Amino acid sequence: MPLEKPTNWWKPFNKEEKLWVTLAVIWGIIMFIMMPLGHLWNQNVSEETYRTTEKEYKEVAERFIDKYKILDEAGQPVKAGGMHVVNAPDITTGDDVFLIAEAWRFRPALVFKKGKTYRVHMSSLDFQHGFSLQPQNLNFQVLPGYDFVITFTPNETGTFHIVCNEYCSYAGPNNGHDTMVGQITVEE
Ligand SMILES: [Cu+2]
Repeated sequence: MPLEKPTNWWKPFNKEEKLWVTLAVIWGIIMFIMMPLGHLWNQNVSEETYRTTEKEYKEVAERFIDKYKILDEAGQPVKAGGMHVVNAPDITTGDDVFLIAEAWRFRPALVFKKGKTYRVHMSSLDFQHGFSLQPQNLNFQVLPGYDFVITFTPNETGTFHIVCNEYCSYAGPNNGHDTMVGQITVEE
């Protein structure tokens, strides 16, 4: 059987292909317009980004945890999932909140008050991690060397979980990516 001469898919450019390409282009334009509009409708969290180092971020965040960690009556630090539980300071205190992502945990466990506004920093001390707040499905990339700051005001109470949605590191059987879960509590 003689081989067929190779042809290009756009030659001839038939009706179905034209329709498909047109729809894809229109959808692309809609998505592009939605990006800035999302900010107007509060669908996007505005974030600031700064350069940092793993060492510098760790120091600042550890100092924050030490200052705001919750102690029980015996003076022992309260823990959740092995992490310190911290009363997050809202912006009126002049202090910011710091969250550490590292292999393979988010710390500390943060306690917010509904209706108050917070500046939350996040950075990684090792690999690229993903911050995914569930079930709200609020997602951010967390990279070492970058300090991401989001300003947010929780509007519902409850216990929420942060899961890492970025497959982090390739440490073989020791990889704890699938159990990398953090905790956020919002109180009345
Ligand atoms: Cu991770």
